[in-house]
Amino acid sequence: MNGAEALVETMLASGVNVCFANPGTSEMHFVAALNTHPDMQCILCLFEGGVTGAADGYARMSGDVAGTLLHLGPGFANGWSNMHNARKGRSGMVNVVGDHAGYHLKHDAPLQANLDGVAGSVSQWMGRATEADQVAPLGAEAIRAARNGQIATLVLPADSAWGESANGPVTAAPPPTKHMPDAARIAAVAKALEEPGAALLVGGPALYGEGVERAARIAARTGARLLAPFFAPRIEKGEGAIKIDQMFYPADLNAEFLAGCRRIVCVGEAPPVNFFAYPGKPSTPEPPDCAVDVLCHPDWDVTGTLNALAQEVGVDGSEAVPRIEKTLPDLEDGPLTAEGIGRALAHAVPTGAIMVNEAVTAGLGIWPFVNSAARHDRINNTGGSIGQCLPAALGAAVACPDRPVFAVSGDGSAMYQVQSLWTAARERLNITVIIIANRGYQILHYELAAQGAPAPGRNARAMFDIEDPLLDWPALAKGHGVPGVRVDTETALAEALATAARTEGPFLIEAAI
Ligand SMILES: Cc1ncc(C[n+]2csc(CCOP(=O)(O)OP(=O)(O)O)c2C)c(N)n1
Repeated sequence: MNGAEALVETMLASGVNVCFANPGTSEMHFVAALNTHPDMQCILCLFEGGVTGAADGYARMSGDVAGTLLHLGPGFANGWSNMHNARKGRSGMVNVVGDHAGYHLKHDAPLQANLDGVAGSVSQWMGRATEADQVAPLGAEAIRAARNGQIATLVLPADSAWGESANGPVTAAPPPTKHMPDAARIAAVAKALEEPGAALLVGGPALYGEGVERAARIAARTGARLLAPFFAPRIEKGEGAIKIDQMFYPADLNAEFLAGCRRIVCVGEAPPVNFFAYPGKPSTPEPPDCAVDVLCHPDWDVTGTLNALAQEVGVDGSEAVPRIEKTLPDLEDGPLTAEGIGRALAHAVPTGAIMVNEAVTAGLGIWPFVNSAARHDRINNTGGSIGQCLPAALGAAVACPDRPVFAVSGDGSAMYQVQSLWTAARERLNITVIIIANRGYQILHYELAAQGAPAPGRNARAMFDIEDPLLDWPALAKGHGVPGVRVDTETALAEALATAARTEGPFLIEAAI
């Protein structure tokens, strides 16, 4: 068995059986090993940002990790942006990145770059297998780290891949036990949550499933307000989901939203921070006299902390927790607006759907309607690096093949990773892509004003507007093998969503607003 085969068998033995990939020559032995192990599902993305964004979406919806296959420093760098988003969302992934054979490195061949530098700048675990024997044990370590929510990168030099390995497959150990806050802290926080103006800000696994149920009961028992971050990696919405006060993007709105808070206790979430600094404004949105306590860091034992806190405050299951009631708005006639997209989408979302959100400015109009539609999971861009939506939708659809996925993206963001459409078509993934065609980087108009700059002139408009030439989304979709239509009224959008639901595989709707 060579190093590459030992690695593939290590992945399979450890339960990692999906690999989003974009390979090159230095990975050919790994490709050959994948080829002889059909249990591994290999999915080609036509750009590395698709590979890493898909691995992120897969982690968020499967609760497990996927592998990625990347080509040396340049391939890794192309995937960096969506690894950054994954890191902020605490999604683990197992990156296998090829490198030149050790003896080749001294020649500085064309594809050689500072791979360790670029990989080290985003990876929380890194290993380099300088010999074939190291590949399987390091691969197992990488999987263990990824399952701990880390970006784990194994550099696989070509000669380690083709060299004979004495170490056969290694099964990855379970992730390490997570840290718990001590009992005295939990007891103190339990008391503090009962004080007026207390809020519990939760993140990670406390935003869905058992975690959010537990958090809601703690809030109900103590009277604390339950808060969620705006950039929630995965959060439940729709009928029956826990009502939770989700923060906003604009700093001013968040400051208003948190007015009256005297103490914010964070569990599984970092203290709130404004997305950007603005001249003369504070960096954080809470009132000046508000204490912020981190009870449980995001990489600690969030579930265990919630359980302990629930016990401490006397949660017994009898608490009345506020839940979202289903309300569907009437559709309105006339030209399409962000609100109109929200109304049409609210009618179209089936129970159990997955909504991937990169609607940027239009989100403010869309989501309030969809929030009270059928029950679904929402995935958000966590690191602010745009171009996450389409790849994450790929990963979510691979993780949950029986659940319809909706990718709701601004046109500017979608252009970053447009070739993800091809992978959706090739894999016949059930994704409805809604492109919000406002023909520009609308948020940057808002940000220019928020920074106190004068109104946009020729140069600012040249950098914000994408209307000359107009992007033709149905044509772009067709070129990637995806059927699509353009709509500019609410009723036409509702019809297009019905068509998408009847269509097998992906379908794209350009929603012109
Ligand atoms: C990698 C990266 N480059 C640039 C930006 C800056 N940026 C933020 S939003 C945005 C445009 C988003 O456009 P679109 O998706 O059409 O949404 P809209 O603002 O029009 O609602 C840009 C360029 C960013 N956040 N990330």
